[in-house]
Amino acid sequence: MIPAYNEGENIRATLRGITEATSVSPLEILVVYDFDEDTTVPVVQDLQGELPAVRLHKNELGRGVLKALRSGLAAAQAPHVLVVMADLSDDPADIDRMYVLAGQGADVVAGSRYMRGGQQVGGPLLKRTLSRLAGLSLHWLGGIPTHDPTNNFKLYSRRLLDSVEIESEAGFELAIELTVKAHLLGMRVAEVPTTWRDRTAGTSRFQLRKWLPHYLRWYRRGLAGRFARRR
Ligand SMILES: Nc1nc2c(ncn2[C@@H]2O[C@H](COP(=O)(O)OP(=O)(O)O)[C@@H](O)[C@H]2O)c(=O)[nH]1
Ligand SMILES: [Mg+2]
Repeated sequence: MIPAYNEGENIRATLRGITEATSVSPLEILVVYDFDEDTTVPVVQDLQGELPAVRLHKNELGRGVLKALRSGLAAAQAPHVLVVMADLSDDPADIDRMYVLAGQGADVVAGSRYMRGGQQVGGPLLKRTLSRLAGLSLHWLGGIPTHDPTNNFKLYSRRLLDSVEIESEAGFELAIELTVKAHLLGMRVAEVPTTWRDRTAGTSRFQLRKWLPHYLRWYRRGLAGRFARRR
């Protein structure tokens, strides 16, 4: 599932990259957009003859990436849903390895920038630093089994999606919410190393100041969870 906002310049390479790299079958690729004038839409329509796995899904829940993610998760029918960015940030070469772990029973498989072998290239320094600190401290202090709970390049099981009520309100906090909740429910969280690269075309819509308090809510719950689980 690919949330997209005016990714006309990136979506062709993203979709070709995914379909060439993965051997997951059967495969459905949902591109989730918010409004009809979005530049992503005509490019996807143009590619659908060549790539029959690709389906356009209009998010009717309202604008913004969180609503797009929620709408796409509800529309996806597969037993596992992988979220991939439309701006070529995520490496499709890692997808098959993620599905192997899902097939072995993991309910969350994180593309992990902060484990050995993972990498993050580019992006704002403050955002990078906070995300790394949050990930490593939740791993080492909170016992979350991935080093990278905030990356949105993650695979979720339908079992997890059906067991939790999504409470996220903004931005990309969904990844940390689902990772923390899966762990607190005793579900399996796994990770594979990945390299994240900042986009070269288009502009980021990440709002660090606005979204930070939302992230902190899940961060606190993840840290506290360790002690709650022990009791
Ligand atoms: N549908 C939808 N997708 C969005 C929205 N904002 C961002 N995205 C998509 O989410 C992904 C990551 O967004 P981006 O702004 O690059 O965030 P960053 O990588 O954290 O800087 C890209 O695929 C965007 O097209 C939105 O408001 N609606
Ligand atoms: Mg980006």
